[in-house]
Amino acid sequence: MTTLYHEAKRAYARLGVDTDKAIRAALKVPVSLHCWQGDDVAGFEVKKGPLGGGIMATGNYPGRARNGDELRADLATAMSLLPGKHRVNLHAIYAETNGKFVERDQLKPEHFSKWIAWAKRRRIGLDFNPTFFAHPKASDGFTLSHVDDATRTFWIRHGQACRRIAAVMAKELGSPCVINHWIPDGAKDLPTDRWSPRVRLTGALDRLLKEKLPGVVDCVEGKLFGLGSEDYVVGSTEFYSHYALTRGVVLCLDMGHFHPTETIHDKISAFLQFHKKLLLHVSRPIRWDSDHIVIFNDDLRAVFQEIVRGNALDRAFFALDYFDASINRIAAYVIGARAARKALLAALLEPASLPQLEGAQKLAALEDLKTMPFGAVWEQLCESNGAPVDWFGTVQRYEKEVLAKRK
Ligand code: RNT
Ligand code: ZN
Repeated sequence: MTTLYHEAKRAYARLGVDTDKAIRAALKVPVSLHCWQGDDVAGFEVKKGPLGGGIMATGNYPGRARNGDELRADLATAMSLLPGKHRVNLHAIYAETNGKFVERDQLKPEHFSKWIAWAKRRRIGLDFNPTFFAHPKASDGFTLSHVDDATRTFWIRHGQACRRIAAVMAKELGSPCVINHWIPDGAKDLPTDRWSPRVRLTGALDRLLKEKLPGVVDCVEGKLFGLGSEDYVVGSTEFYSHYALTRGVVLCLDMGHFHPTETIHDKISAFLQFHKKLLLHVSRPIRWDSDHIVIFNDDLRAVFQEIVRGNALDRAFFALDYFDASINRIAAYVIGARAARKALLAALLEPASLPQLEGAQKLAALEDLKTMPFGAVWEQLCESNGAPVDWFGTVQRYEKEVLAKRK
């Protein structure tokens, strides 16, 4: 224990906060690492479609992972620099099919056996996502709400196949698998029928989710707009909120999926009056849903504050969701994942008396909290968990020895 931490511990104790307890609590909460930051959401499919789907990774920093072994090595390197508990979040396009083309509705658990074996060795859980984009059958911008029966049914079969894979992941790893259903469906400009796609989406989801699968936690993610779906997104937050409530599935809130100046922290206590749980996609929008690397900023802090103040840590799943291809991708993982855990720790270091304060006293307390010796507690959290405080050198070495050789 450093002298700095010792002093910090005493300073927080004066506010009635036990820093050791906060550290233990912060380390326990699982944060799901999204595999898609490691390769700019490219995936390993034999026939690759353009990303599409209203999302876009920008940048061409060298060294992106080109296959499962590279991506797993990159994730392992990132995790070696992260304190606390993690899971890994996969997308269907990260299936490993031995060079053979396998259509998305034909995916099987065996195509994820390497990921499952790896997760087992590392004793981590896996989460999952069907991939309803980057595919010829999604090129006109519609999937589960498509007007064409055959196309819609294809995507329903894809979702069903993914849920069965998620069930195997959960069973093999002894940990529930959070499967998130996000579709890009929407229109660029003034659709004259906003109704029919929503009717079709409701029906499609009901079919997709029908099979009872133990260990599978289904989530649905809404959105306000995407690139090319600026005017209308079928699966809006309103749509999915009601869908989730009536069907007993989990609503996913992505921090970048609202109006550009709208933040999500105020929504948490509102949704959790009625929903049992929420999946939070931890992301950072800049001017639009730009999926920037998460940093320890006010938006992020407010999200974790709300969850901790509401005593709702067991009612939220945390999953990172960003993809920046313009800087070292391992650093991108480490910066974002550490920022999330930092925000969690900061929230856990708030005095329990805070919600009772009012007026000037409340404002004064909030101001004073900002300059508390938080850094020393964060360093203690890292050290106590065997994660380095200074990690950038490792990333630079890995870049030189591994990433730079990927041509
Ligand atoms: C897209 C959604 C979705 C994706 C991932 C890749 O706007 O945020 O969660 O980012 O499925
Ligand atoms: Zn998301």
